[in-house]
Amino acid sequence: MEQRIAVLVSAVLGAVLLVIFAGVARSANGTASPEAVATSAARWRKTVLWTLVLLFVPVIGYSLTKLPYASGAAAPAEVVVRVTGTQWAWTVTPDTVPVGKSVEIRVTGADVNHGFGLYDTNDRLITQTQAMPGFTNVIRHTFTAPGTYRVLCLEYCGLGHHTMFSRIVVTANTASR
Ligand SMILES: [Cu+2]
Repeated sequence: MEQRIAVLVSAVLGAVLLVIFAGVARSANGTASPEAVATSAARWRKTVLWTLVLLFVPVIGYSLTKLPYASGAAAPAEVVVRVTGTQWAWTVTPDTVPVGKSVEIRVTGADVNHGFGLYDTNDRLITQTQAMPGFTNVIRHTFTAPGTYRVLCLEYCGLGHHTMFSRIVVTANTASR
């Protein structure tokens, strides 16, 4: 939906720009006194300024409400998974989580920077963050389908980088819901 709006807005603004260019091109052969040009330009500048202010202040204000961050104090996650990237393996504890529960994945690095990438059962990247020594980056995710989710390293971290595979198994949870 947002992409469609962005395309539409870009197309409209592009068309407006084309009309302005055409107008400028048409009047390029005309002559006028420098005073008349200066007066006209000053009027235009004012119009453009206020149009931009009136257009963009509400748009920017609205877009701030759409930031993809959780608002306020979020409820604690039901499951916490600790992930450590090491040359060249992942430690994932626990590596099995139930479907439908909010999972907090705490990601850190033991030696150098790694890139924690989590892939769904169709090998599509669903979330990722940096695994950095001395820092813990937190991802919140709720798995909606059971299966084996692969963990890959997304940042070159040395000779064995390409061997850094792990997984999180999401189990169908029928017992406690
Ligand atoms: Cu790596």
